[in-house]
Amino acid sequence: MNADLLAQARHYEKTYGSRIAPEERPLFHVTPTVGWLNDPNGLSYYQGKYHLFYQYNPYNTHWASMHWGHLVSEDLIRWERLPAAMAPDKPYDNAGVFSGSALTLPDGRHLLMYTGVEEQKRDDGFIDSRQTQCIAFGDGLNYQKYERNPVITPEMLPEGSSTEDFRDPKIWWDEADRCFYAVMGSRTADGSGAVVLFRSGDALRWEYCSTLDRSRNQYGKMWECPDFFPLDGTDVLIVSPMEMLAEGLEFHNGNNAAYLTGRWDRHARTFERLELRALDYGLDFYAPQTLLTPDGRRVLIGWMQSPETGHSQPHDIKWFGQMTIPRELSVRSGRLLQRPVRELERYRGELVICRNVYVRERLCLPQVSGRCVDMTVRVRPAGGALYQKFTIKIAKDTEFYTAVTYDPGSSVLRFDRSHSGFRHNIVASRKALVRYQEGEIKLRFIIDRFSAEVFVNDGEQVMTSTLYTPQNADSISFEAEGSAIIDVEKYNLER
Ligand code: DQQ
Repeated sequence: MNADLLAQARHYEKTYGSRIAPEERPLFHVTPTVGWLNDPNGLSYYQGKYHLFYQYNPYNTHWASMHWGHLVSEDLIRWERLPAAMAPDKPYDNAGVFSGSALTLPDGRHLLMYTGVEEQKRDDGFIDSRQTQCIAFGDGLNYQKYERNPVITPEMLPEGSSTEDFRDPKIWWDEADRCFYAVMGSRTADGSGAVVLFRSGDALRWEYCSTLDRSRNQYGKMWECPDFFPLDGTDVLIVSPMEMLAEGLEFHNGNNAAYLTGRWDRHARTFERLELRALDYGLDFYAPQTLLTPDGRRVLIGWMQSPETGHSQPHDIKWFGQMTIPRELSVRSGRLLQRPVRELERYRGELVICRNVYVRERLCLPQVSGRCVDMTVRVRPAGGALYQKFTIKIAKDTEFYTAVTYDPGSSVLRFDRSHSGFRHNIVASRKALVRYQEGEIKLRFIIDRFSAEVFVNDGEQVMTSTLYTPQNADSISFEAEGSAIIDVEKYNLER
């Protein structure tokens, strides 16, 4: 194998990454050093810093030849770039170092656990592909792949499981059972996805435990990027099912992210599912991964891109793919709530507050504009009469805008980027059914140059989407059909 692949990638990203000006990137949302980024990987806290790795092709802005890119941060908001951590340079990962996770070993080393994809061309020209789970050890900067890789092979799975679709290990240490566990996505004999659980005493020798849950062809095909953790008295399983059928207003993105609440029985090693729901209602969200912070918060970062529209890129872009803002998770009444991590508040600059503003038709508010903002808008009916619709337009000028519209009659919130400047025929709008509140709704917008994340009613739902609107389109307007009263609190975000 080509032992120079990592050195080449490091050289390339150093040369070309430095040619991208800071203004060409989001202020806080993670982008690749250069080239293409997809899933968050190896989100962990190691030697006093948060580490985030990512699926990475430095050489162009399309998915190919997966490496692991690498960043570190002290606060989950401001990230420092490190050299690429892994390249597809071994026989067992020659077709890609796919997604995985990380933790600190008792001896102080940083362990990465990932999927190696091996491809071999047969004499008849057919390519055999196989996925196994592998590990690497490192010091937070340089990583060595374990000489006995792979550590888990598809032969260890129940009969009939796919050998090609078996990936994305998420590892953790379980204090109660005094062992490592890892969950992976698998495809069972019925052709649809499952989450399998493995255990190990030393993170090197693994045994299959159980299948925690499965699609049974109801919730999409392959299940990718699982994560599993207890939170607020509930056990939560996260999966990214491919090729889902939409249900009501949920799961319209084809490849979606879902959370399953339920009960983990650690003796039987089973998971009993109670509910399965969408994690995000926007156009661009997939393959999230979580981390338990040293102060006990469960924080999630997702890939802020629909895998299905990743080919619709603006011209001349030098990077493609962004991560969401890290989000703190909690569970209330069986539902997962997501809020931007509190560390973001340290980067709030100038504040504009407008209270009890009467809106009829359209208005703009002085100084309420910008493409790097943290803005909360509360909308309520004016007097006794319920408004018909309320629309907030962002990233707006005379040509472009992106609209978020609430219809209190149907309780539907709609995100629409039809006029945001995409030059391709890609999907432009999504809807979410929000909790009925008699015309009252609270929306927090995190807008960061190339994206908008809308947190509804303190994180009960989120709509996440990328926007490649020219940056000078920075107005914000408020429009009512009928009349409404709003409160606006807008901070500029600053580095
Ligand atoms: N992306 C990775 C896989 C994962 C998929 C490959 C999800 O490991 O299943 O880049 O986006």
